[in-house]
Amino acid sequence: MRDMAQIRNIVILSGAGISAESGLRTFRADDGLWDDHRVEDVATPEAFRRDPDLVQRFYDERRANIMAAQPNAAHHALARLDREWPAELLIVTQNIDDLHERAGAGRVLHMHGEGLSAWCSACDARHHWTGTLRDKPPCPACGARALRPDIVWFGEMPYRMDEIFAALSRADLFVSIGTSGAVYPAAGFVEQAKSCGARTLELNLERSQGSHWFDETRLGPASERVPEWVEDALGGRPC
Ligand code: BV8
Repeated sequence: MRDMAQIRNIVILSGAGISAESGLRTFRADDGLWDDHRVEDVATPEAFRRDPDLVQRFYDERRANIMAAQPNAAHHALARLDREWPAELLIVTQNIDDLHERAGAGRVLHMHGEGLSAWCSACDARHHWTGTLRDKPPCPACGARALRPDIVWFGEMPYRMDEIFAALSRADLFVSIGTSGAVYPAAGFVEQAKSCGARTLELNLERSQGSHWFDETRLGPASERVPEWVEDALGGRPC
């Protein structure tokens, strides 16, 4: 167990599990999103070409759910860590919700895009978006009716990968929270961090597909495990 004195740079990877207790459905659980929607029908560029109305309806509903949700104790604990951690910290989230930011965290990177953002495929502008896209509203910048959800779909390259790999190469501690480790390249980050000498910790409801890569796994709901861990980290206790 490396004591905190040796830990300077931290990279945190969060997944749908951290927002589950805020009422946002995860993907692979029994009542997960992928239960009523086939990934290839709603979260691929091919699906959008084939049936844009179905895809827009799927994300319009998710956008409304995001706005109705509130950050939980896990988001608030990470926001506190972000405020008080003196060295490098990066929260890389696979989530398209804005609950990390609404809890007050600043050092957040959305590698799979943002639900409250619309991307114009005519002029490449991005717009903060709280309404619907299904009704094909004009792009506020160029007027074209070519807005799509600003989301990284399967088969598309995740955002800001170079920044993520740079932070992983400098990390002393890699913490994975609420993710099943089923989707790449995110699921490969623990291996990357470990190969750069980082200590690795998993906080999850159940063991993930990548659990064997972690030095330690703490099981339980994020709203309990994350505040405990942040208390440890800021209290200088081994973590
Ligand atoms: C790409 C946005 C290439 C959309 C998402 C290598 C091997 C195999 C396959 C691949 C590979 N490399 C690439 C692939 C293909 C693919 C992939 O990984 N497929 C999988 C399914 C096998 N990857 C891609 O397509 C990626 N792109 O590779 O591009 C490329 C290269 C060059 C140039 C161009 C392109 C893009 C992947 C991103 C897709 N978009 N999201 C949307 O949100 O609608 S992925 C989406 O699913 C999420 O963002 C997230 O990443 C993933 C869901 O996973 P989790 O967040 O972990 O959620 P899940 O429900 O699975 O698990 C929840 C966990 O929480 C559980 O463990 C549960 O126990 C826990 N939990 C539940 N409640 C709680 C809790 N924990 C704590 N507390 C609780 N209360």
